[in-house]
Amino acid sequence: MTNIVILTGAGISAESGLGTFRDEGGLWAQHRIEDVATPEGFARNPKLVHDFYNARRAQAAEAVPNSAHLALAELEAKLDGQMLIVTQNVDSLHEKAGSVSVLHMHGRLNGALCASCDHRWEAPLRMTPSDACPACGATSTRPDVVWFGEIPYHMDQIAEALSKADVFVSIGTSGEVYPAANFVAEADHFGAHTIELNLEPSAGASRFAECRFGPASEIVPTWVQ
Ligand code: BJW
Repeated sequence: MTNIVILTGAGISAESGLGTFRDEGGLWAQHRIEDVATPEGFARNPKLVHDFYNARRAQAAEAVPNSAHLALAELEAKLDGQMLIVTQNVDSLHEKAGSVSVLHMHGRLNGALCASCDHRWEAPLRMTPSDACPACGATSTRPDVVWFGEIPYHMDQIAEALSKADVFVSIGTSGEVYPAANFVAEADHFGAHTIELNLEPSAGASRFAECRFGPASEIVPTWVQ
């Protein structure tokens, strides 16, 4: 049986209308990372950060999966438990497409987290700095996403999956953010065949055994066939 680990990034959701981060006109061209994607930024101005994520949550709620998400869900259904998607994306488009085995290493837009007691719950569409934690009552509610300087989720499970992977595929990610940018090296170390599917060569393209370039909605369904 072949074990496949698939890493996805913002590029897979671009054709569903959700902006990427580092492409021209992307989210980081419109917002300062220090302000909206660090714990320090949240401590300085929680309203600004909630406004940023409320807008993205509303946009993601309207978004529908594209043919790349759908092709991966079909592949998972055929492979009977031999495939894992590790996504850096905070949208739910893999799940909307029907994928079941999905780890959100950078959290989810639909998650709320209490910074005081670590309680987690489903986020309302609009969060505010005065939202109280349903468990402890503290008003330090934040989006359950992973900011710079924080440890991504599910790292043990991901390391285990990479060590057993026969094939590692990276889709729609710039390869600029760690630890995800290192997964290709980890998978390669354990003997996996490594493939990049991206609009253009990522920062780590030379580390892959095979690369195919083009829009995810075209190259992912073609690769899956
Ligand atoms: C298409 C397409 C189409 C477009 N079809 N493709 C110095 C050196 C090394 C590391 C560090 C360093 N200083 C600090 C660090 C660590 C830091 C880091 O990596 N910094 C770098 C910027 C240098 N990392 C961290 O802090 C992480 N934590 C950490 O390392 O903890 C230590 C630790 C780890 C493990 C174990 C123990 C300890 C945390 C990183 C958190 C990142 N958070 C964000 C925000 C999440 C919430 C939110 O969504 O707002 O995650 S930042 C942002 O970047 C988001 C994304 O998931 C992530 C990656 O972006 P992605 O998905 O690659 O998007 P883009 O825009 O960059 O690329 C899109 C790609 O798609 C492009 O290639 C396009 O060509 C392509 N594309 N259209 C196909 N149609």
